[in-house]
Amino acid sequence: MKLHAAAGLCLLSLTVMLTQCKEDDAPSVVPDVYFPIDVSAFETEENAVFEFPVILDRTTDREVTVYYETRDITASEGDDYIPTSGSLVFAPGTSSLSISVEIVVDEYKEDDEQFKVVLIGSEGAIFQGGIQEAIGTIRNDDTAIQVTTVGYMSADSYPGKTLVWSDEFDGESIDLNNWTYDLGSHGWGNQELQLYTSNSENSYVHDGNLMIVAKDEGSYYSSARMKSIGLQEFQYGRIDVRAVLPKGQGIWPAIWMLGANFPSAGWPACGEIDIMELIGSSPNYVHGTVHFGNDYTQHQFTGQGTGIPFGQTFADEFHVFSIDWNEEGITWYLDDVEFFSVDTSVSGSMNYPFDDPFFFILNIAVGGQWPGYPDDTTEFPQFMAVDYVRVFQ
Ligand SMILES: [Ca+2]
Ligand SMILES: [Ca+2]
Repeated sequence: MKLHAAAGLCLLSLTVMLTQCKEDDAPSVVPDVYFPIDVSAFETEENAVFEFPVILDRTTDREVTVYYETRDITASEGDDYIPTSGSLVFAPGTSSLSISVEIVVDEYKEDDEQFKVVLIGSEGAIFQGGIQEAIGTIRNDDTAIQVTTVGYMSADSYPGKTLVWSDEFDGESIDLNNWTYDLGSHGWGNQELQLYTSNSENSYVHDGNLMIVAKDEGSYYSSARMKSIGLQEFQYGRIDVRAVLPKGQGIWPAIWMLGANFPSAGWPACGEIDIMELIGSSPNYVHGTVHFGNDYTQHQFTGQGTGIPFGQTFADEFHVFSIDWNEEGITWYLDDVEFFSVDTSVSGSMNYPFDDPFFFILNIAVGGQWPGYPDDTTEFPQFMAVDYVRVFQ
């Protein structure tokens, strides 16, 4: 019994204490500890501390100590709240204190997440009904998407070449000197489902990235298609685009270029260079392609794909999608590894359109003849985060 009495923190010792009290013929001075109140609040600065009340059902002329600790449920200690443990000491005559848990407030959209505060022992009081715990629910009130920062990084410079243009997306907003929008839902006969918008939920700059976000709007999908036509056009160059890609059945992100004479010459006569396309149902595989042909009825294309190991996806971290384009042809790279090239003979008897200025297009299509259509497995929103677009000549 001496061992038990020395243990102090454990329930067994509380029982001992209660027994001793009864022997003293004064059971009414041993209070019950009540911990009945869960806390559910939005993750805001005002709610940066969750207060969990701890109540004794009666006051006593002795000191009462209650021991507690926090534990993860779906929330993660450190990331979502600051883990804490310790003791509350009720002075004689006091019956109400609270446990404070600091919440990690950030600007990123998260699921509602839960942790719990557990009363793990006490001195001078008992837990009626066993161990007591209260649930803290951190409710999301953010919209910003958190993007990884890890992944492949390409060189800042290349021997014999100069950086002639880049957009690093480091500003507060999309640079309209570089980008404009394709709007609407035509999908160029590909039977795509998205409506392209210029609104700030479908495209914005955040944390150094251009974000293009495809959303499920219930009866349709919204997305964005950015283009540099009339603003930034280039003939030849080493072009590097660092991006995290979306994934999922029916999702079709692309980083591509069209001939600047597209409005007059039409497609595919203007030429199309697909630096990167991905079909979301194969999220570890990207395609590089050229399209050409003297008119729509003579459309031809040739391309090649490359992948990362099965089980990884291009949504997991950044990769760099590149072409090296010069008078002799075009070579495609994934993370500086060549996987496809064409030369000026690629178009055969057709006009070779790849020796004129081209502009950039960055978009996420939803649905279409090639990727198929979203199904129950497709999660929304989906995003493409572009860290930079760089042109070296
Ligand atoms: Ca948040
Ligand atoms: Ca950047």
